Amino acid sequence: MADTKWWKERIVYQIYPMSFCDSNGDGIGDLQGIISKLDYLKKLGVGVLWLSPVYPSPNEDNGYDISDYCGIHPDYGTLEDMDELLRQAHERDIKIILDLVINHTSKAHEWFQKSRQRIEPYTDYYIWKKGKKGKKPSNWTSFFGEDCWEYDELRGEYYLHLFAKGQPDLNYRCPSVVDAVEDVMRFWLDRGVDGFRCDVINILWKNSLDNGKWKPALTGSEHYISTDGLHRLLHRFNEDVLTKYDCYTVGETVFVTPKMADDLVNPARGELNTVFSFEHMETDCYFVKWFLRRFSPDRFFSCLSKWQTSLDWNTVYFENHDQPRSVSRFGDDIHYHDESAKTLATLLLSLRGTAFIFEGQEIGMTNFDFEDMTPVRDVESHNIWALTGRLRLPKALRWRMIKQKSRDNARTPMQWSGEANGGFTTGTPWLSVNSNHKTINVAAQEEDFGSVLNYYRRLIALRNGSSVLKFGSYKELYLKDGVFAFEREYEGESLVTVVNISGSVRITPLVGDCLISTEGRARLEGEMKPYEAAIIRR
Ligand code: TEU
Ligand code: CA
Repeated sequence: MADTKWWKERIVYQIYPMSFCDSNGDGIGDLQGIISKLDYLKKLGVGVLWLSPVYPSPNEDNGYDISDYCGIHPDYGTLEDMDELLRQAHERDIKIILDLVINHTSKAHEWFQKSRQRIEPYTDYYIWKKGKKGKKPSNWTSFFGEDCWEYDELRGEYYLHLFAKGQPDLNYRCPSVVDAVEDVMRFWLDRGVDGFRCDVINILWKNSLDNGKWKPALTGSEHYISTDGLHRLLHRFNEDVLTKYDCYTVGETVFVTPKMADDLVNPARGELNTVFSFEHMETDCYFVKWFLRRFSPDRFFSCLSKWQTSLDWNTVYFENHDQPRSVSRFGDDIHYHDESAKTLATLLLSLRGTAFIFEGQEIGMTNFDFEDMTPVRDVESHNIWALTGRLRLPKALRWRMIKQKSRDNARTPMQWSGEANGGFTTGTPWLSVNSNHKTINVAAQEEDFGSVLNYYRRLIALRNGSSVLKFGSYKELYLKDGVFAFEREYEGESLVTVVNISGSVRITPLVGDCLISTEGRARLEGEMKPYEAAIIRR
C-alpha cells in the first residue's frame, strides 16, 4: 500500500526570499515576488515551498537572526502578503513550510533585551554565565569560526552564541522558553502554514557548559549534539503542538549519524518527520567544509547509498542556501554544464525520500563569479577570511577556500532572464547577479526543449506520476569509477537509475529502455557520456 503522507509524495522547492524575485525595485526579493512566480513553480511540478526566514531581523545572518518570530520583515512585505501567499499557493495545491529558527534569536529580540536587564520572565531565557577569573566561561568554539561567549556589559555576564555574535542561544531549561516557542509554532500553523524546516534542531539542549575536548572546529560540540534532553523537548513539541495539525517537519541536523537520525524520525518516538543529513555534503572536505578535499564521485555515491539503506525515509538534497552550487561542485560547470546539471537532477529525483530543490538548481545556476572579498556578504565567509588571515594562511589558499565554499555561492539572485540583473530586480541587487545570467536563465531555457529547466520539468512529472519512484524500495546495483546504478521496486514494478559523473566515457553496467535519458536516448546500452544518466526498465 502506498504511504499517502503528502510530504512523502511531493517535491519541495526551497526559496531564499532575499534572492528570489524583487517586486518593487529595492534590490531585495519579497513575498509579492514569490506570489508572482507561483505559476512558474506550479509548472515546474513542485508541491511544497520552503521559505528561508522572512521574519523581522537585523540580517547579521540574513534572517537566521530573528528579532520577532510573529512578524514579517518589512523588506519582504506584511503579514497580509503572507496570508495572500498562503491562499494563492494553496489554491494551486502547493504547501508552504517556514523556517523555524529556535536555537537562537537575534540580539535585537525583545526577549534578549529584557534578559540583559534581568526583567522577568526573561531573565533566564538565554544561556548566561560568569567568566572564569576574567576569562571566557569555557573553551567552546562557534560554527562560524570564532569563540562563542560574548560579554554583555549591562548584565555583567557572558552569553553563549553557537553562531554569530548577534545570535544568542536560547535556554531550554527555562520552562517559559518552551511555552513561548510552542506559541510561535501555533501562531503560524493557525495561519495556515503547512510545517517547518527546523534550523539546527539537534543542538537545542546543552548537557553541560564545561570545557570540551579540543577539536580543529566546534570544540564543545559533544555537550550538545542530539542529547537526551533534546529528544524530550522534541517529543513535547510534537505532543503539545505538531500532532494537532496536518503538518510536516524537517530538522536540519548537523553532524548527525544514521543512528541519531533514526532516533529523531522513528514514528514510534513522535519527534520529527524527517531530517537533513550532511554526510554526502562532506565528501569534498575533511571534518569541516573549509579543509578542502578533492571531490570523489564514489565517496558521494557510497554515502548516499549508506543513508538510503540505513533510514526508512530520507530527505535528499544537493543544494541549499548554505552550500555551493551542485553543478559547480559535483559536476563540471565549464565543459559539461547542461549534462552534469541534468545528470545530478536524475540522481536526486530518483533516490528514495523527500526530495528538495534549491532555487536556481532547476536551471543549473553555478557558483558566484566574484574575484575577491569585496562583493561577499555572508557573515560566515567574513569570519573565516579574518580567521585564516590571523592564522597567516597564504592569500591564494584563503581565497580558494572562500571561492569553493562560501555560502554566497548559492545566494546570488535568481536568474530569470538575460536582461540587466537577470530580471531579478529593476534596482540594485543586494548581492551581485552572476554575469552568466546572460546565458543561464529561465527565459532562454523556457524556449528550448533540451534545456536543463525543461529536463527538470519532465523528470518531476515522471516522478510525480510514478509510485515506484515515490515509494519504491532502494537497492544498490553497481558503484564504481564514477558510475552508480540502483533499483527502485514497488508492487512488482522495477526501475533502475544509472548515472555516470566520472567526467569520462564509461560502459554502462546495465542496459534497458529509457523512461528518461539526459541524452534523449530511447535505449541505454554501450558507452555513456562523461556526464550522463537515465532511468530505465530492464
Ligand atoms: O545552518 C547550520 C549549519 O551548521 C551550517 O550549515 C552552517 O550554516 C555553515 O554553513 C557551517 O559551515 C543553519 C542555517 O541553514 C544557516 O543559514 C544559519 O546561518 C545557521 O543555521 C544559524 O541559524
Ligand atoms: Ca523588494
